[in-house]
Amino acid sequence: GFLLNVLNHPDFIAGRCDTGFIAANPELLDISTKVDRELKVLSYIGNIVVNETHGNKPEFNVPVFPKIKMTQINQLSGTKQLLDRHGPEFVKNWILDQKKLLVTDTTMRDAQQSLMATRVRTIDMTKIAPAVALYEKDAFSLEMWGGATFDTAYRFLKESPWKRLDELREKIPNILFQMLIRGANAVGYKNYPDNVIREFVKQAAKGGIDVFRIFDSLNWIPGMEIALDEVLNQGKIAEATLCYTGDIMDASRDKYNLQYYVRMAKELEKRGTHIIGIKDMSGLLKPEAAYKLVRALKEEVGVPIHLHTHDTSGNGVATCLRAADAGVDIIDAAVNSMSGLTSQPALNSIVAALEFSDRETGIDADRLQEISDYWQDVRPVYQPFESDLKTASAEIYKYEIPGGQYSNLQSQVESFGLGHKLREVKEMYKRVNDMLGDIVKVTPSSKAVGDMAIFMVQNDLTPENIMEKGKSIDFPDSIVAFFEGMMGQPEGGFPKDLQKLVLKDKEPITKRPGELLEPEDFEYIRTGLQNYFGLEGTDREVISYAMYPKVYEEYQKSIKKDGHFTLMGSDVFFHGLREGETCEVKLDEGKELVIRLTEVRDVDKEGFRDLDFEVNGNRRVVRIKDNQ
Ligand code: 3PY
Ligand code: ZN
Repeated sequence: GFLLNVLNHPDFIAGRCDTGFIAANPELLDISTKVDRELKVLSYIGNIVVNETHGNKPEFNVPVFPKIKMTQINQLSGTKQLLDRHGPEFVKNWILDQKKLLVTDTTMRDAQQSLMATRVRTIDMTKIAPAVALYEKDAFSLEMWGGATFDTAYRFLKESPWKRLDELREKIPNILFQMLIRGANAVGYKNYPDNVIREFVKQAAKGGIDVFRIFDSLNWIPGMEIALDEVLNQGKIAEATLCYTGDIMDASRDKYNLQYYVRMAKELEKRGTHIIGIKDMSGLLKPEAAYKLVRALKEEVGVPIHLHTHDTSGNGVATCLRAADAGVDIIDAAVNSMSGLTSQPALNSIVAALEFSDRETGIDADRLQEISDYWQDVRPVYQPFESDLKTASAEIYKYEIPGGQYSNLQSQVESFGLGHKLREVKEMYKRVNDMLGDIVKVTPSSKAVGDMAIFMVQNDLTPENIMEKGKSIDFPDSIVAFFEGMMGQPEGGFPKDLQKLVLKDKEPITKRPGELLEPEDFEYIRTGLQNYFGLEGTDREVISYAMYPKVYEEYQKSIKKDGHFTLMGSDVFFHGLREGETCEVKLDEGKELVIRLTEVRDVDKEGFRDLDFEVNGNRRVVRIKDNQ
């Protein structure tokens, strides 16, 4: 049904809020306590069986994970202890002193974001977490938060991203936790007011994030300024980042040349970053270019260099190894079963390649294999979210499409009924980039380019005819926002003619959007959450609502209505049950249901099906509407 944002409800805005409000507006918040948890679980499973899988559930292996005692884990002392005891400057110097190649394992964030549309649930992470703590004790950090994980947790998984942070920290007390933050867009897709950025960084730091990789989607440093400043305030590790685009080996493309990146790195160093990140979101950094770039940065700046790339071209491992030759301090990789294609290069392979060399990582390859084996068994459950990409692609060097967007493009193009025009859309992506003056493309600027490319193909627009044909056309919101300056300022400025065409009479801004946005009123949100959702109104709840009001509200409603299924196995959560199959579903620690789906009955005259279940030995029948 239609979701009304309670804080925008006219009565709330007018201040007419008392406890009678909920009673008078039950549709806003249906706290139905009559239906018991058991029935909610059966209805949830039943609905998947009847309306999604139709009972076709593949056979899955039960993922095996090493059993490790927490007493063993709690004795470990790693990079986390270095930061907590000695602070970020100390860690910075410690990194520079290491001879070995340090690694960041991205399996739980970028790898699953790039391969499985960010659908991996916390329960699948926490099972392997103790093994990660022990077997990856020599890793620099784990990237396990930020990017798209924040909103997808609420939106699709109906779980709290904050709880993931808490649970992983409990099981992995020894390794630095790292997140990706999109500068002034935080973990969202638009610019937020400065006080939202500061509050979000503060809560993330409090919640256990130690390293903040901060980028701006146009490499516009003012867009990174507030987040960077707040990370420094919080005493955490700032990793301000250069987004890599173009090809520094190609002398004919001189907009983003070596000097450009060195200049940007020096500026970020001056602003106090502890580490410089190289963010190669599209996998464009060729091995020799990596060597050249890292060498130049190591010579020109004094802070450690951390390389992040994607394996879209299949050259990712080569890029990491050449960067290692050039003295890169840290590289990102994902365990092999979660690596490759649009994900990160293969961690196990890199670890093995460097054994007995002077950049040996110190990670035990056999132990690391056990972690990769675990994810290999988990991965098939998420198959519905994977793309059809099967092989590496060299065309990515031409199209410059970021990993997640590249694997998602097929289905996005199909949703516009343009499935047969995928190649044309990719070609147009490149032409749009040229039209915009060659910009950095990463969330959200990459979305603006993608939306515009699809829009142009859909409307038979070309760079040649757009100035004429585009006069009377309304362009996609994202491209309007780009030209308005709401994503920041691109290197070299906007192409003026096109800007005028897209904006019509609107005036673009040249300042930081955050300077112009009204500060968010956190106390107003807190009161609203208390009054209308019966929530405590914690700082985490408030900042989550501030960034994603609709998504957060829908999440709260879903929890109130259906309860949470965070302890349900992912095979059941996504695929329900087969006829005759039995599963165990944990409701809370200690409360377990043994559920068997006995039979799915034929659809009746009203379009419902009865499903026969057996729950802890008792028969229960649930009636589910068949939406077909
Ligand atoms: C994100 O912004 O989520 C990314 O991973 C961009 O590369
Ligand atoms: Zn990435």
